[in-house]
Amino acid sequence: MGVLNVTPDSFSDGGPFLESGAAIDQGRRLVEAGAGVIDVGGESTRPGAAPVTENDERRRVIPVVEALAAAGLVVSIDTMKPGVAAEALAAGAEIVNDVGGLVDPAMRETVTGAGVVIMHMQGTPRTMQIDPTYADVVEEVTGWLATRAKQAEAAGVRPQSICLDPGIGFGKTVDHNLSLLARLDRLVELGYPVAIGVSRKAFLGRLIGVEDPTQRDLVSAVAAGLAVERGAAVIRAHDVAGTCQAVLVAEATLGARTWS
Ligand code: HH2
Repeated sequence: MGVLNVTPDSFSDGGPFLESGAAIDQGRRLVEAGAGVIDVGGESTRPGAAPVTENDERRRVIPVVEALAAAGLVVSIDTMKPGVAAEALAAGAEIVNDVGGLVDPAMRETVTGAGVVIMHMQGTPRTMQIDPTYADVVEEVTGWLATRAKQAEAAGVRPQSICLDPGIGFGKTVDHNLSLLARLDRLVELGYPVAIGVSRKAFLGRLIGVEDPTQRDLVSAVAAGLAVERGAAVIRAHDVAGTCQAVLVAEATLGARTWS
């Protein structure tokens, strides 16, 4: 899943794709680099980010979704707003990626015919990194996602259309993120495909002492390969080419691909 942020303030790629034409070109480049899905977002969810109005978010994402879907690409819409999700689906998006975890009943009703990524977040983007606290992060996040998945199914979402994401960096310390990755098997055991977004995130920067998010692509690819090795089915990434190489090596060394 290639990241396409149509925002002025995303933490690693805010700005260059705010204009629709530039965003559409970038979407095409991500697919050429190997992405199977383009995840279009119009509101940054970086820690401390200010919310965007529904109208502004629509104006940013809908023309991009429409153009990419019309070109035959698989588009997911990264939004917490049911109104934006509905319009994006009407414009040709096939998947709704809700970092709010489908907690909003209106969102559950909106996505019944679509693919969904249900992501865990503690708090809101504005407050989530102030003092994230868990008794047992792995059990709490896994249990929360299992409940959200059942709630989505009860609302009419098809079980085979659901993907779960532990929300790396969303209300989590470095150690919380590492625990979730170390015990990804717990989430995989639930039986839904698991999505992981580690790309360029701050916890990787803290591990290697690199401030600039765009200089974290190598470690992001390493973490993506390890997540695949632990059962992740979807990787959300900015550097799609490098990530595809890492995933290919992970799959090959698992025996999931053969060469001769
Ligand atoms: N991470 C971000 C945004 N959306 N969706 C899912 N399912 N999983 C993630 O880990 C995830 C996500 C944050 O990254 P990015 O889009 O690059 O930044 P920003 O929120 O600043 O636009």
